[in-house]
Amino acid sequence: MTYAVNLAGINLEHPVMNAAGTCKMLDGEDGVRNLVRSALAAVMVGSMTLEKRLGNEGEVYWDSGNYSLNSLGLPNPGANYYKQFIPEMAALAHEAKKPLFVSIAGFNPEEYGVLAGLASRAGADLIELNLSCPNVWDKGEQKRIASFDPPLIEEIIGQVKDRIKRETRVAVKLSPCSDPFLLAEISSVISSWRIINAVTAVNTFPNAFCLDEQGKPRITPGGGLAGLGGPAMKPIGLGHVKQLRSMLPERVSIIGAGGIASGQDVLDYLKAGAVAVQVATSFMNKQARVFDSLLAELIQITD
Ligand code: RRO
Repeated sequence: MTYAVNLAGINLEHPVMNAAGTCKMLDGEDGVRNLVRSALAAVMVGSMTLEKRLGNEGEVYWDSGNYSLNSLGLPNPGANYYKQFIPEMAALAHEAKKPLFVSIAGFNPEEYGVLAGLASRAGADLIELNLSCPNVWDKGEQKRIASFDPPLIEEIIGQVKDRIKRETRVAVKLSPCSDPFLLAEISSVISSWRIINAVTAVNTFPNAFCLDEQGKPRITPGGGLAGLGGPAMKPIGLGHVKQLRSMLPERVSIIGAGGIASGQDVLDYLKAGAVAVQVATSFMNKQARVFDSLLAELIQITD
């Protein structure tokens, strides 16, 4: 049995990769140099922003076992670092027969264009437009999540279109969306752009809130509001993959994300219509060995 898949025209040895947010650097324990030696099929780096960001301060991550909350706030070394190191990241990934994917996050459409151009020229095989970061706060005000704003999505894709090399693939990462009519509108915008080759569904659920035993918010930035991921997100992620598969044209691949912690979870996403999946929370808990166990379990239940 082969586990090879074709994601947006890119051949992967199997469907499992890390999600954005879990690998930001070339070096370090969760850096590209280490990750390419693990069992994942593609390496996702980022999200990167134009300027370097330290991220939010205080308690920014909590894992209950059933769900995780994060308010990392896009910590990353910034575009100059990536301009310098993406070529080496791509070379290392390619030596290991894995493509390099780069997630980008602009604060306006123009920034998405600049970042996409940079990542494309530096050698990313696929650029994921992160339209769905829930955790950017400025003087107590939350930044708009582009994923919920179809005209803004349109503008962002328009800026990216003319700046990337022809061979670079493009994915968009969406927020979970409880309104099926809005999801259909978003899908229709995405479908109208031939440069979009894949959709990642879904990012964390925005503005979840949790208190500890003393009644204090588990997460401190943003008044405690944070993106919810982990096992609780699996039915929501699956629901998005199922809906999007019927809303998007066949040429747009779907990457599933949300609560993947076992081989059965991977298989369920594939059955719902995804060609590949991304793993964040269980990677944060178990480090890179999670890719070995996900794959071993997938083989065991499908062989
Ligand atoms: O860095 C974050 O706080 C973050 C991002 Br950019 C994202 O896309 N999703 C998320 O849950 N956290």
